[in-house]
Amino acid sequence: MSGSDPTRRLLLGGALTGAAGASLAGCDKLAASPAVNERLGAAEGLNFHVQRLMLGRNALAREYPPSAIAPDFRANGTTNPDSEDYQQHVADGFKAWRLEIGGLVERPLSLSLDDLRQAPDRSQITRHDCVEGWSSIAKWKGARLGPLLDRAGVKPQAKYVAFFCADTLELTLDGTGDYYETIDLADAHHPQTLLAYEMNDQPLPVAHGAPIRLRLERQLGYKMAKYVMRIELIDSFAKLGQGKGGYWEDRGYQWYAGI
Ligand SMILES: Nc1nc2c(c(=O)[nH]1)N[C@H]1C(S)=C(S)[C@@H](COP(=O)(O)O)O[C@H]1N2
Ligand SMILES: [Mo]
Repeated sequence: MSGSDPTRRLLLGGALTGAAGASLAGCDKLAASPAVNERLGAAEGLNFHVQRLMLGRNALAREYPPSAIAPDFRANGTTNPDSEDYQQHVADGFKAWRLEIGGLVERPLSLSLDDLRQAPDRSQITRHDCVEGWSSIAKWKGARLGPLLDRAGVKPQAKYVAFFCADTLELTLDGTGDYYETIDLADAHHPQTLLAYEMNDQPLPVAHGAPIRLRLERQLGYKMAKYVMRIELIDSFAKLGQGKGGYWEDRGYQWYAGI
């Protein structure tokens, strides 16, 4: 993974690469260790500031020629949410599906897939890096998140965008496990940040997050929520899940997963 911060990479490689595939008991133990949390916290701050200083938050992630597209892009994590609601949407081709954009906005939106297809879009061929140690290149097309947020009118007190997904990846002791993610407004307005509805010129397959998934090309794969059903503008993520800003963040991964 070129361009990554070696300190963070070392930590992730040593402390966390196995954790994604490990049992939840293992993840809980990892998250419970103060030493690991402290080291992650320090590395996260370093990574965030190094990237911001050296590259700027608006620098584009590298884009590739069509010849680089992988024929066998892996599907990871949830590959087919089993909720009745979601399966109903699959059965009717997402015709009744709506994306809600609410929370701290002036004009809450309820958008059909067609609405999203008519919104300002972008296509990009980028490399997806999973924390588990694999990478794959694909072409993504989607609605740019920035202009959609402008349409909704983000209120001044909003700081983060939260994405709520259709899947429950794994139940934990406290009964939560719904996949969710949060990003800040700088990332939300980055030109490559998309609500992607196409992968390799085809409608986004269920395995990769149909009908839409987040593309956030400057960060690791777990930030890129699949099966996004609802978006909310919020001023804090302390009350979501376990309060760390995402499904995997709640299990020990860093909130800012820059690459
Ligand atoms: N809703 C949801 N989003 C998710 C996941 C998931 O399990 N559920 N897995 C994450 C991880 S760890 C990765 S690497 C990518 C995998 O995307 P892919 O299936 O297109 O490879 O999605 C991310 N977003
Ligand atoms: Mo991942």
